[in-house]
Amino acid sequence: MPVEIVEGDITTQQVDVIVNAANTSLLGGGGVDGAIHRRGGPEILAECRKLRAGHYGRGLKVGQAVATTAGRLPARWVVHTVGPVWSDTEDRSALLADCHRNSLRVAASLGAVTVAFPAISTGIYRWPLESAAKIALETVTAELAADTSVQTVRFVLFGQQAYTVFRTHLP
Ligand code: AR6
Repeated sequence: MPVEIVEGDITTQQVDVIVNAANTSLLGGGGVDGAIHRRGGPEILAECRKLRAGHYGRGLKVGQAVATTAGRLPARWVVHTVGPVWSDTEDRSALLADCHRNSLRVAASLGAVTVAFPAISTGIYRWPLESAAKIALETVTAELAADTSVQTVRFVLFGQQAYTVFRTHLP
């Protein structure tokens, strides 16, 4: 299966790319971002700081993606992306799709074959799981059908509820 759904901790995944649900600052935070920096060690933050000192002086925009080393994680790279904060009044779905598409394109530019995603925006950014699962799965499935080096995308869900919702929406 090119799209896999597992329950677990993304920081333990042996894949080419681990996608991080970061924020615009690229300088770390809570949730999965905090876990990735903790387990990956200071090399990741050091590269993020270099990005901020260079091309990403204003940070990473919502929907965009950029790669760094994975430090001590069992992966080759971390691709950082910034999900949209959920809004009751504005439809930001296209930005959540952009996160997934652009992360896969950055992964492909590195020649990655296996990529692990968390459920971007569904924690601190409050995006409802059902909607996030649909957008994530549709976008990734479409991208995998295009010309890309990536052969397997693994969604790594924290907790049984998120796992079940993603499983239910797998096409
Ligand atoms: N492995 C897999 N999934 C995880 C892990 C883990 N180790 N830890 C948490 N999750 P969140 P967001 C799940 O809040 O909503 C940060 O402060 C979690 O249960 O990490 O995109 C950033 O710096 C949830 O389902 O990301 C930003 O400021 C999902 O990962 C902000 O949070 C995403 O939750 C981004 O918020």
